[in-house]
Amino acid sequence: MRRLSLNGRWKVECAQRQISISAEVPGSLYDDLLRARKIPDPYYRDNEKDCLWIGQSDWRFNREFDLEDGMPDRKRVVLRCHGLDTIATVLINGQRVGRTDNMFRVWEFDVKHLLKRGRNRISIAFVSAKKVIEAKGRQRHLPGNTLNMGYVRKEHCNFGWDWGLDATTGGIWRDIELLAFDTARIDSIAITQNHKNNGQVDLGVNIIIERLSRRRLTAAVRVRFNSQEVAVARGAVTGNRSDIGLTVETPQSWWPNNMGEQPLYEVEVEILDREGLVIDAQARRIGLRTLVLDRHQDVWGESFQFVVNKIPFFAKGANWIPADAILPRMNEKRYRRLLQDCVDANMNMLRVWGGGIYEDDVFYDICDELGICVWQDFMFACSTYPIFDVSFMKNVRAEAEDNIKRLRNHPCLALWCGNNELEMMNVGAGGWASGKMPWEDYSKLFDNLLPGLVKDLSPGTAYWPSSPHSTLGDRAKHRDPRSGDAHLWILGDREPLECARECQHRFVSEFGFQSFPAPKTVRSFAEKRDRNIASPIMEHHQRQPNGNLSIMEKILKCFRMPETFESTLWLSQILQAVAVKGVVEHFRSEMPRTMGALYWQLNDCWPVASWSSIDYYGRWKALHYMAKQFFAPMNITGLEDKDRGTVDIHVTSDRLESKAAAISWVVTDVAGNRFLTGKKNVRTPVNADRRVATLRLRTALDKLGDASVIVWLEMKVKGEPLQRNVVLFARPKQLSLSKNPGITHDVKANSDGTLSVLLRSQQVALWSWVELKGVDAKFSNNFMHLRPGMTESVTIAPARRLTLKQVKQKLMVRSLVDTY
Ligand code: BMA
Repeated sequence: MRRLSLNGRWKVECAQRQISISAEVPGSLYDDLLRARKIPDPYYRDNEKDCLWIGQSDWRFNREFDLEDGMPDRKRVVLRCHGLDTIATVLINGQRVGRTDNMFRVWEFDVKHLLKRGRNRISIAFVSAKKVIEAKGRQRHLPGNTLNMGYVRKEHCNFGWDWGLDATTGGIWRDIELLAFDTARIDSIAITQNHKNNGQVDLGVNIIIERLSRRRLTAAVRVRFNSQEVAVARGAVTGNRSDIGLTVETPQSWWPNNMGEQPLYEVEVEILDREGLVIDAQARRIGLRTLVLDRHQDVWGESFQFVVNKIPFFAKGANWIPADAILPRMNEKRYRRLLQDCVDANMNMLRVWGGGIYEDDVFYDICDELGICVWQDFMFACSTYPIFDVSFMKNVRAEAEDNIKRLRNHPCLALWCGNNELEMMNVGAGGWASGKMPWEDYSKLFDNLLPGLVKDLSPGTAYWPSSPHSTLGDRAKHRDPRSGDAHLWILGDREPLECARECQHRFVSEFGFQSFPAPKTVRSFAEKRDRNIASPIMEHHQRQPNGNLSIMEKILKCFRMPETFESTLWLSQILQAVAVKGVVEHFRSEMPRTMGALYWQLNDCWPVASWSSIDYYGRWKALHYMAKQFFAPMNITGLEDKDRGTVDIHVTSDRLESKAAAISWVVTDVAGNRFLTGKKNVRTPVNADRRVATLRLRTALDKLGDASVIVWLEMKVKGEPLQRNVVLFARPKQLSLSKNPGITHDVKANSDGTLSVLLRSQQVALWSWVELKGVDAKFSNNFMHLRPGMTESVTIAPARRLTLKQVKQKLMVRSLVDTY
């Protein structure tokens, strides 16, 4: 097998605009034009508007290349394009090779007959996907989406979304290469696992081979763990396949984050000819585990829980969107950082949402390494699709086959899901004329084609038609409490802090609330004159029509009017964190009835106000710090009941063994004076939630008033404080907190460049947060509650090395009262 990469320097031209510049492949037109100074930074202020012409123009990419000796003599030479965005004609030496119309597929073309020895020329001419969609829409409008984007297989959110800018990208966005071979090559590898009662794991390796000759071939499989060979086998190639069985005798199991390790096994596959010469070789990395979606009848209806190695676990995490609107800007480092942030926040699952992309291989590799399970949507979201078009269905089938084969061996893969929110929004009994897709048409794709392909190609992983979807009751009615997954979009409409407590669901796969990014992120796109929530630029960086109004309304419901622009930004983050925390704590306390909570959304694709917990520049919002707490393997929470005057203390634990824990409570007034204290030794529940105590606080409430009672909870294990939490009986705005809490800090430098800060406060200080002025940093915890006599320690890892003196100068600690 010979390979020639065609990545690197190309030329790109736009005849309509008389542009001819150099292009980086893989890459994006946006970046090429930026480098050539033809466009301004699209993420700055409202520059997006000055870039819209890019998506409305046609572009032609060209380059020359020299064929390596011997390549043209091979029997088959293919051009393999791993990602073309999107509608393109490919030419080699001026001759048409083929046409592409799906950015999610790998496109291969036979090109041997078009190649010359020595120098050759390749051109890829892209037409505007927007224009194609418009033309299709004129022929037949697809209801349910003004853009008709269902017609083109292109990342939906790059046409704009309620958190995404309109940056209609184009170009060669993934690798491109020539492959030349004679006898055969490996087409695909599928690895199945059978976990036997004796503890061994049988692997079935199915290798599909493309053969160009009848010569006898053998397949060899070697399994390595930590560079040691643990199993090896050979088998004949019959027709175009070889099925090889191996046994791993002492397997190390793969576990999601916080449940165990993530040992990975290397499976190397070789195809050999009669002389033992290696004709083609590929490797896959697997983890030994079973990971299934368990749906069984139970007292509440039908369970919806993931089970790993026979153990049900509560799925904790968020929804993942493309991490950059200009996709090729993503790289391993950025993926790793975001995914490590998930681990740091005690997550074990991400949902790759259907309006984005099937992510890069490296994303899934890192999820394998870190134990982040992936709920993988197929790329269909919030639209109707032309199921009636035979070529569309053929295209979608090929796309699904490509991606199932690419991703199926990853241990992180937990679920294939047909689409995002179609059943909830875009399908209806009245049919096309009613503005929706008819159920019969919908079924052809999501109840037949896709599950059929998953069953054939990825049989170990479950398929779920849509998110949300319910198996009981009327399918069109989502959010059935008895079964399936729910999207709980209520925080915006109702009381943000405790409304979820009325809801019972088996799994919540979306819920969330918006916030603004950190001041430093806002400064990256807004000039001084723009720094007002209602300015055109701040509104431009908010894509939910009522987004800012909703944030402001809820702020005023819960908190006091923030005094400055910056404090509005911070307060919006505190509000978001508290709202999402309430939902997660409620649903964790409902386990095993509820077995998962994935909030909307983890990340951003440009600097914007959104539901994310990490902003575009990777800065953690208050929510991400809070997630670390509310997703902790063992959590202590308090559910207050104002009418009864009680607080139910719950311990939720995902641990598989019970621990001895000491829980304690301190009831104070807003000045921090102790009214009541108590403690109790408990055994933590095993993979469950338990109410461990009920505090009766009628006397305290009557005496001090609802707005003056604060309940401080703590759980210690082996004498170490493990988790803390605070319960209020009133809105934070009703509390008369001291305006000068007197927070003090001691800073100590550690040998690894981090710093330890010990915080104390003379008065009650709620949501106290630490910052280093002008320097990005990661904090071990943040947005903490302090009271007299209590300490909180925070480890700071600054983005650049700072001396102790610099840190002391830059350290700022503020709390809720500083926002008004
Ligand atoms: C959900 C998602 C997205 C959307 C988000 C926020 O419905 O599936 O489509 O961005 O809500 O509105």
